[in-house]
Amino acid sequence: MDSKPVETVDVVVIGAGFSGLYAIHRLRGEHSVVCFEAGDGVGGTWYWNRYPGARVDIQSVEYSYGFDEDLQQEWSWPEYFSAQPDLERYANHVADRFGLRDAIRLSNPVQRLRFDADTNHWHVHTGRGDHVVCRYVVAATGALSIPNVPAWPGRDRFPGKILHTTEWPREGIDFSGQRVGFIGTGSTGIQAMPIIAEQADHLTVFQRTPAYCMPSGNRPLDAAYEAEWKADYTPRRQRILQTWGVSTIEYPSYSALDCTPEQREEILEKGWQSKSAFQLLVAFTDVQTDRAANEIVCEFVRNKIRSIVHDPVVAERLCPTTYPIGGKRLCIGNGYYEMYNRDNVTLVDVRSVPIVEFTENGLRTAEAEYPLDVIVTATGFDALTGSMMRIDIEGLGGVKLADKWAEGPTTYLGAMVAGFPNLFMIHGPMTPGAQAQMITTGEWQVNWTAGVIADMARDGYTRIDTTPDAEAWWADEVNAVSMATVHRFADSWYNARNIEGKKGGFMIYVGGFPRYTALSNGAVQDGYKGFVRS
Ligand code: N01
Repeated sequence: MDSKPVETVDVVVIGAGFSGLYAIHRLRGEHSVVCFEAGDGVGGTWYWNRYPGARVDIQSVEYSYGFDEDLQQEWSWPEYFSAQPDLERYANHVADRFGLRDAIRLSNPVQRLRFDADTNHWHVHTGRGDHVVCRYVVAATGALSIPNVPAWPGRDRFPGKILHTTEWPREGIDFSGQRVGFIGTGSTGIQAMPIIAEQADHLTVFQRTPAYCMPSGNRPLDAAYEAEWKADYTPRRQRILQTWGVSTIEYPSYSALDCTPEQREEILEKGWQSKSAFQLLVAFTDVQTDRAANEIVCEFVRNKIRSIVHDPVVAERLCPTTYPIGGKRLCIGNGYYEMYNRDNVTLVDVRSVPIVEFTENGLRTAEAEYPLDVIVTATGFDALTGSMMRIDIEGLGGVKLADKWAEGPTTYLGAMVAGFPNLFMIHGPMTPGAQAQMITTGEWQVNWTAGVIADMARDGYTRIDTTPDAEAWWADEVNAVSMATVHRFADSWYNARNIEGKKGGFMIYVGGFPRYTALSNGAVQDGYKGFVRS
């Protein structure tokens, strides 16, 4: 029984990350809006991920909002690739500047959603006992918000701290004099470890799969460069939407296979030095589509690793050989490979000798026990579906989303799920997500959603749903485009293969943001093809 009175609003937004904040702003001109946020502050990903070294891997001049000209003119980023505190500060600035805080209820996670088919309303129940009835729900719950921690036994026996990087204490951690065990060598681990290694007595890295890592080239933001962007923001923001999310890299027109070995080396070296993260992935037209072209770039990076890391055994262990570069999201680092030249860093292969358990002394693999004081897990996320699946969501006919998605997510355009009317997702499963740039494309998805909601009132409807046929069509599209790229050759959170036993297949739309927007706009213009409005 709810103790608080039931409230009624037009729209509930779930999550006060970057997309959620913009959704509040965009929708509340015409609608009453309440936003529920699990954290005690705004910023989503950039609120939770406060581990040392957390930093964006896309230039801040483009990884920022474009919806307000004054905002983008006034705001200054201190560095090319902003660190977490600056991103969190920016989220707070936006919340204040646009007066969003009165719509946001912090530390108040949504726990249950139930659709009332008689009235076409959602009933939203939260951790603090709020019960809000609304016409529409916009779930901006984040693609990477639910941490994945493998269920190794013995957690209770280990007397030290075991931390996941997404649950980092605000006051930070002093690793001085500590023996630190670090599990996970993805984008997060690569950022955190070099900083921890500088403090810790010893850092033991437990690596299951080595990562391809490119230097970020981070540096203080150049005033002239910032001025160039500010003078020209509108077309530049447009260009972001017309590329796969990064406009600051060069997209050449030649295949790797048409270049001589000397030309390739020169192009790749230029890309490596470019200070433009991700340049290597588009060094040639076919890096992301052709295994032979891709392998040329892989070998270039392996040779970089061999030239940076002094110990040849460690260098070979760090060389990825089992998947193509870009098959998983490329890691962007600052001194990651160099870190292995420190005397206080050890690399342990836990692919051939897996981790078995936590112990009273540290961590045990199938072959040895490693004495440790602190264990950090950067073991990734129950990505894309996790944040929706943990909410008890009940659609038409009492069907639960968790049951409907038991074998993997089904969506239409990544935006809606059949049988769950009036519920929109931003960066949901089967959207471009991290294959585009999350702030700009999140804004685009919010605008698209706002347009759909506005059309409902204009056309006199109160319910919009999609159909299993439309979901099947979208699944075919998502799978078809995934067959054209090298992503399918890597196990990652893109295809649910980062977590043992997770079902779902390919969950990221890799057909490019321009195609995604064309199909989404096309569906609307084509009389809401794939949707049912009533
Ligand atoms: O997570 P991940 P992440 N035993 O899933 C290992 C974004 N991001 O948090 O590769 C041992 O990539 C796992 O091993 P393997 C970005 O989109 C952006 O690092 O599965 N190891 C892997 O090494 C990124 O893609 C930024 O074999 C285990 C690691 O843990 C996404 O977030 C910064 C294991 C997880 O890597 C996720 O990155 C950070 C086990 N049982 C993140 N289970 C920037 O903007 C997992 N691992 C820069």
